Amino acid sequence: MSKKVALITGITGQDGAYLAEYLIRKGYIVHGLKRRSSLFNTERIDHLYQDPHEQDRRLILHYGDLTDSLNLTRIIGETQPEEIYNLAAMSHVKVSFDTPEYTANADALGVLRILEAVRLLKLTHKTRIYQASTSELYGLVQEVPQKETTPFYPRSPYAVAKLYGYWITVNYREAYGMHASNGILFNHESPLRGETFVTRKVTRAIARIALGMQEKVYMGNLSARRDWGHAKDYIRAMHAILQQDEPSDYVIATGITTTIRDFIRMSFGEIGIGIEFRGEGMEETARLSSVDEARFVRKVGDNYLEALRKRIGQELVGVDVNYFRPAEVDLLIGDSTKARSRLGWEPEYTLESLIEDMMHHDLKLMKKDSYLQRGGYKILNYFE
Ligand code: NAP
Ligand code: F7E
Repeated sequence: MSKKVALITGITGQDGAYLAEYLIRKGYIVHGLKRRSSLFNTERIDHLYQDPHEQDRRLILHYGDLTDSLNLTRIIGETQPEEIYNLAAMSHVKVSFDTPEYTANADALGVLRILEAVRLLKLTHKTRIYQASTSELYGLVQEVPQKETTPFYPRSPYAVAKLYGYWITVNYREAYGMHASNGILFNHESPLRGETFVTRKVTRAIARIALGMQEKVYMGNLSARRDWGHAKDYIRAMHAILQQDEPSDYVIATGITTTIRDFIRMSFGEIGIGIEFRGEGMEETARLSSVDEARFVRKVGDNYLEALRKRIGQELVGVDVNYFRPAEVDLLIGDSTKARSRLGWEPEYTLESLIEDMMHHDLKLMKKDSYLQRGGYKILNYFE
């Protein structure tokens, strides 16, 4: 039997990397669209890379961009995929306020370009399409929890662009009978998460604080609530959506919501550090209140304990207005009953095991990365 062919846009991103690995394990030939960059940008998929001279390659990368129709049409024509996963996007909500036109071009029109390429190439009945839609569509939520029928109310240029992507996918399905589906995924994180999203910013900063490499971390809105899952669980849902006889749209979520404040508390707690929040608004801080020494030594190492003991009572978390957004999404919590009953999808990770995975990874990373140890700021753009 010939191998199935998939094309993943955004293969160098968090989800693209996990999905590529998952599909290769399932026997697919995976083509990936990657942007040209002045530095290597394939770190997340380097372990899957195969030299172009190898026989029987399972991962093949193509230069491309969602803003370039001709290039998308050529690549889809050359690769003739059975499945396209459109994961590429300018995916940072805060940055979308700074680059709204580019965000619309890539995240809204980019979806149209892919659908239209499939139609023009007469692949409508061969190629199934997954569109990476998002819980950000619910924005100012009209219902709690949010499900497939909940009205949308986007609150950022990112979410407005994704709204177009959602509806153009539905429209091509209805107009041309395409197998095109939206996965409305709630936040999902992992050790591969981009460094400027809140969870990864927190786990990296806590690892650095524990190792004595950083004093304190500054955050934005601590009261926002998110429904966080593990990216490894969520890419299984993407694949399952394209294996259904009929295309449809699915919410993928854990059904549990947590504040940023509690995520921070849990992440410190995972390595034995107790913190206490005090104050309100811009004056809110968290101080080091206790250390579970046995846990800290087991998770971090005894070399770092003495220095941490001396910091009891000091501030580890502060608030900085620059991390707030012009319009916020306060509360997200998803109801994924449809996915659970039709796809048989269930998450394997809990929030606790997600945090454990991320903290373990970032401690290891910080211990070995001498650039970061010297105080290097590979990390954060100030306003994200
Ligand atoms: P990510 O880590 O930011 O990855 C985005 C990918 O898109 C990267 O490979 C990036 O390339 C690529 N890209 C950006 N602009 C592009 C363009 N103009 N042309 C071609 N490629 C472009 O995002 P993610 O977390 O994996 O998310 C995957 C998708 O799901 C995105 O569409 C995101 O909006 C959506 N989504 C994510 C979540 C979540 O919680 N993670 C939830 C719902 C929906 P570079 O590596 O070169 O930057
Ligand atoms: O923010 C608050 C921030 O940037 C989460 C993308 O994958 O998920 C992601 O979008 C919350 C917001 O993700 C900081 O205000 C506080 O309320 O991690 P985030 P996001 O905006 O939810 C959705 C589903 C997507 O589709 C997107 O592509 O955390 N927050 N303090 C902060 N956020 C950041 N980044 N940095 C802070 O210091």
